[in-house]
Amino acid sequence: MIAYRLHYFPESGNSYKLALMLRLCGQPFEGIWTDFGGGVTRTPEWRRAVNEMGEIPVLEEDGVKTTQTALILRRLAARYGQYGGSDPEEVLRWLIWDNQKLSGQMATYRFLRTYTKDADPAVLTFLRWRVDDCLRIAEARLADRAFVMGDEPTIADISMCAYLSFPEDETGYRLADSHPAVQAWLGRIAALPGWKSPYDLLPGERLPRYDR
Ligand SMILES: N[C@@H](CCC(=O)N[C@@H](CS)C(=O)NCC(=O)O)C(=O)O
Repeated sequence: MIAYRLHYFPESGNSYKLALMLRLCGQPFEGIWTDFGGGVTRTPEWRRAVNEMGEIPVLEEDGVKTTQTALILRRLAARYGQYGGSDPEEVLRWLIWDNQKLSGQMATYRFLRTYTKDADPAVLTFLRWRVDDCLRIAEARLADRAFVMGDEPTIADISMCAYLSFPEDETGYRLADSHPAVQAWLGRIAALPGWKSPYDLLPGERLPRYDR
């Protein structure tokens, strides 16, 4: 059995992707809470010792550090024969879109909106417009499918659901009203055996909030 150690901070949707995948595959992991708010990932020491890219999450597999959730999700899916889907290239297409667009922009919007003291309103407006478009795309994709790839959940769902799984007072979106197909899909993901919410899987000291 591989010993997993996940370097994370609780608000990190990217960390949640890996925590949820491990959990759904029945794999225990040790969480390494990381002082992201204190700036540790920006220090040369951390970058030298943990991740030269300065990013959370980092997953250690028997002591070997690996990064980039899309890559890791694909590896875990192959290793455990779960959530890989029947068309790996199409799954990868959605993983790339999620990294660059849905997660990438939602993460930045939520961080500015909820965890940044003096966020520029013009930047917030721009990012919200970008997230709105991503959600429109997700809503259309899920209007007539149970999951992103069809009837079965895959790592594309695990990746795309992450930042939408946080409370609405953090994301600023009441999806049940604005994007009902996305909300219904999140409900189907939450019904998967073993599912847990982000803060149940990723406990620990939280970032200070600046609610608007
Ligand atoms: N593509 C990366 C994204 C990781 C990422 O952006 N992590 C955030 C925290 S959730 C981070 O460390 N950001 C630091 C920064 O952008 O400087 C992945 O999927 O692992």
